[in-house]
Amino acid sequence: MNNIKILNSKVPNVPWQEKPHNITGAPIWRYSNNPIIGRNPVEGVARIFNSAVIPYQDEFVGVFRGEQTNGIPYIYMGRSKDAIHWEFEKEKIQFTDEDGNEFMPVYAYDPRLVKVEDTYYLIWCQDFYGAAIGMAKTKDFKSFIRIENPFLPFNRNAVLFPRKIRENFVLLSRPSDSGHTPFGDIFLSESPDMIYWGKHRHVMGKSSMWWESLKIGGGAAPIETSEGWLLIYHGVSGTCNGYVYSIGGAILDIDNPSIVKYRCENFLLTPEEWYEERGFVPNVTFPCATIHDSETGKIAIYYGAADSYVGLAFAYVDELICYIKEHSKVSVTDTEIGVR
Ligand code: BMA
Repeated sequence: MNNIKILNSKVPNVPWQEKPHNITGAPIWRYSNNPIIGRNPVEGVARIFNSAVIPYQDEFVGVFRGEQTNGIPYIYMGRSKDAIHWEFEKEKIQFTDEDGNEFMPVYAYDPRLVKVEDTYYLIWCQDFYGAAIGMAKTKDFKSFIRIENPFLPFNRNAVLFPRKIRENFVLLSRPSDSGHTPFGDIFLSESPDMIYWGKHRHVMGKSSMWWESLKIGGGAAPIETSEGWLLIYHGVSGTCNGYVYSIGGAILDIDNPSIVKYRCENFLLTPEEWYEERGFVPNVTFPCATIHDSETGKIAIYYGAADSYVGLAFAYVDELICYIKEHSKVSVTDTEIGVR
């Protein structure tokens, strides 16, 4: 064991399965009973994928992308005792504004769920005259208060840091166009109040590595570690037969996370299993959350598979960060234009 540690996150009941002996490549291994959420999980919902979970009280809660049988995605609440077996609410989450007026997006997908101080924030993609970031907050997972959209369209893949940095909330996002965008880099923005956003910075771009040469996007909320913020994100390759979504890893500076300290030139996980290669959209592994424990260094990664299922994979923080550092290649697209 070396001294690389997760900071500020004690979760003794993190879901876990020990590492098999035959791991090659990155030190990440899949749960042997994947997928953990199969098809038709709730009446009226054909598929759940690209979803986020978090410890809550002694159990776990999650916000799930449920693709309804009419094809339109919404966010559904789920609860679990072990973070592997989930029970879902039949009705999609109903949002209200601060005055109690109901708010229901036209569609809502790829939710993230992050606790900052005593509040849980939901962040997703919704229609705002095109794809844009939607946000809400809750303290009890019963009432969900909508927050103003942080950005103009078009934008996706917004991920909040789990604590304020220099007194501001910090959000990663991926500005783009509205469709199945063939481009996009990760940017960072700050806010004192979760309403007004600024101090925008470029974090990292697509790379010359073919697995992420088309576009990238924030994945799970960054994990605070002794080496910096561990960012587990997605990278996309454009092939003659469509996009392939893999999982990548980078480490951002702890005080100024627009600085990329290390970025792994290899993917950490790429579609290989039947539930990743075969489904509504083949060849997609799309991370949206982790559950991690500072005592043991265990990280459980939740990812959408083939736009059809939820998969679970595991890593130890020290092995993962050593691998990222050993295979790091930070390029000029990972710096701010004009700033050294
Ligand atoms: C992206 C998003 C994700 C989806 C991926 C693959 O543009 O829409 O929700 O998983 O495409 O279809």
